[in-house]
Amino acid sequence: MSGPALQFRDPQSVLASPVWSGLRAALNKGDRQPLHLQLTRLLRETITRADMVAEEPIPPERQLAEALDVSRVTVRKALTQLTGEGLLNRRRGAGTFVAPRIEKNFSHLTSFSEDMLSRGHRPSSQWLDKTHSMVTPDEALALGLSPGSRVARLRRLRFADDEAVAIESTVLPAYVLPDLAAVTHSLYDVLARGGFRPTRGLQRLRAVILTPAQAELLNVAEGSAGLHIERRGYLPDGRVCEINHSVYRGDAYDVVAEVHAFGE
Ligand code: 16G
Repeated sequence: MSGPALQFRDPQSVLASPVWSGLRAALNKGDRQPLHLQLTRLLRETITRADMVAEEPIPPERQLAEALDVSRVTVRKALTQLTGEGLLNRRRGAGTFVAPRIEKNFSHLTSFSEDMLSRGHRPSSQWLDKTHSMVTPDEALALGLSPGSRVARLRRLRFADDEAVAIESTVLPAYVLPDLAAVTHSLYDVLARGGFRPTRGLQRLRAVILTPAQAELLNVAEGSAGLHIERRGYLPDGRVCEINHSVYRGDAYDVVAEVHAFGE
């Protein structure tokens, strides 16, 4: 077994790592800010700066406290706080590890299920809404539908390995999804079967502060950051087949895109 306990046998082996020796030097006992808050802040900065990588082990509490010359309570408080923020994962019997972040490719028209499976996560959903109803004037304009047309409305809480990571709201013309019950797992699979999977998309990304209701669904602290991606999906003939608004947990997602020089 290769867990923190084996890798960090004693405080000296902890301090052999520049990350931990740097943290020890940065802690300031003369500061007015309590040590556990300093440690939480410094460790949070280290993880979000990517100085530590996904699945990197955190030394056991006792070794870490000795190495940093702080109490075990200080270490415990900091690790508990960062575990609550989703930056660390505790695995019983194995130790504490830097939580993996999910990479969302911004330049591919993939589905949530495909994104998760390609990164080794198990996708699942919880339905928040699934109805057919009348198009609103704004939606009619965006979808190119006549007033009075029917649309399908889907709202799902989406999970990666049982952890809530995104809230997705999708509006589609009813003709691309006549049977709501057909969507059991992947919406794009159902659209593909009917020949209505989008082949082109326009996306807009913006940073948001999660509303209290969104934070509760995503199981993060109120006021946490989120990423909002709006996708408009088009069929080959130019018709809009979906308008999707997805709100992702800011602490769990990295958005990546391949970019090319002009003319390439
Ligand atoms: C992605 C798409 C969304 C699509 C959904 C289908 C973005 C920003 N949005 O979340 O438009 O409806 O996947 O996922 O990527 P599914 O096939 O797993 O249900």
